[in-house]
Amino acid sequence: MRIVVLAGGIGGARFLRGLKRAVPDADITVIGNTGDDIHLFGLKVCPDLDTVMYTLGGGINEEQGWGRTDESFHVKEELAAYGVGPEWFGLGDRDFATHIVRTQMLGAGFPLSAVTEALCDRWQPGVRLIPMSDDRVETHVAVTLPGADGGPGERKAVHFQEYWVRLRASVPAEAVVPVGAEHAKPAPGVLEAVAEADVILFPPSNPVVSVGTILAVPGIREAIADAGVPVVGLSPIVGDAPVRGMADKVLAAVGVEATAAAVAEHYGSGLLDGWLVDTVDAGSVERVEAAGIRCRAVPLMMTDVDAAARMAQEALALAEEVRSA
Ligand code: FO1
Repeated sequence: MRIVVLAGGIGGARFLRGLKRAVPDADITVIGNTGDDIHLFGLKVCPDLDTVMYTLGGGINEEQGWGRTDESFHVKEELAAYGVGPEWFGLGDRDFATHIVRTQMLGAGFPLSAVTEALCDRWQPGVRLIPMSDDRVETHVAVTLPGADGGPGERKAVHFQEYWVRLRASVPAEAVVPVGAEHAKPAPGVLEAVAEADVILFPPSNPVVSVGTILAVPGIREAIADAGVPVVGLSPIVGDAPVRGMADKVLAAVGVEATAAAVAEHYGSGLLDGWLVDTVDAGSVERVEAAGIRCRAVPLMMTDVDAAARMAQEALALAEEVRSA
């Protein structure tokens, strides 16, 4: 079975680990979000691609869900000693090697998709990981920061990572803009994978800055909508709150309430054929079905790989129900 998964960071990576366990013989292609990418210290850092690669390759810092296990931060400390910032983004020594290799290959003229393939050669994630685009797309967030000495606030656009990590999403996101998306092209293999897929899954990744950013690359949303195969998503919102991260902050920026049903409606029946909500949100099944999206309430907390595998099985079962409907 050929499965295509649109993945962001931590939630997407953990779901993929379950999917691999649920259907070990499936051919899985992951279209990875690159809107979180950031250039630091002359290096290109791809958080969502690395989180998928490290999680499935066995190198992830499990409790954090990002960065490497057995990490040290000597380079970060030395940079700080030189007064070279930013200090709010925790790049570890092992992680630096990934960004050095990536930046070196990009500098040699390899596109990000080829670089990602080369990095995955070491990690063997057991899926094909393709960035959504080889073109640069970086999500920025419009915020109003408190003015100096309580003066009027200052409105500015900050890089997503600064909003997410330095500001901890402590101020409302007034707008979320995937800068460059409108000129970006799907990376080689993306549209082909969608066209050849037997099923397409939206894991419990952030619907705005992860899945939403992938869908913002011209051609990808249309390819999925026209693929003619079941498209099934899993809600990242459980009981009106995001399971992880601060998805509710960016959902507000696009006028979507932080509920499992609202996220399904946001994707729309033009895209989604099926939607899984957690059992605590069983009351919203009717509303989702009224939106023309088949809906089931199942446990959606990825407490361990087996739990994620059960979720993946439920998603694939719903896809088969949709296919035979
Ligand atoms: N998240 C944090 O909350 N704090 C960090 O210092 C941090 C550093 C970091 C370094 C590399 C990387 O790949 C991810 C990192 N993240 C950090 C997570 C990152 O902000 C998120 O994984 C995604 O961008 C959102 O899905």
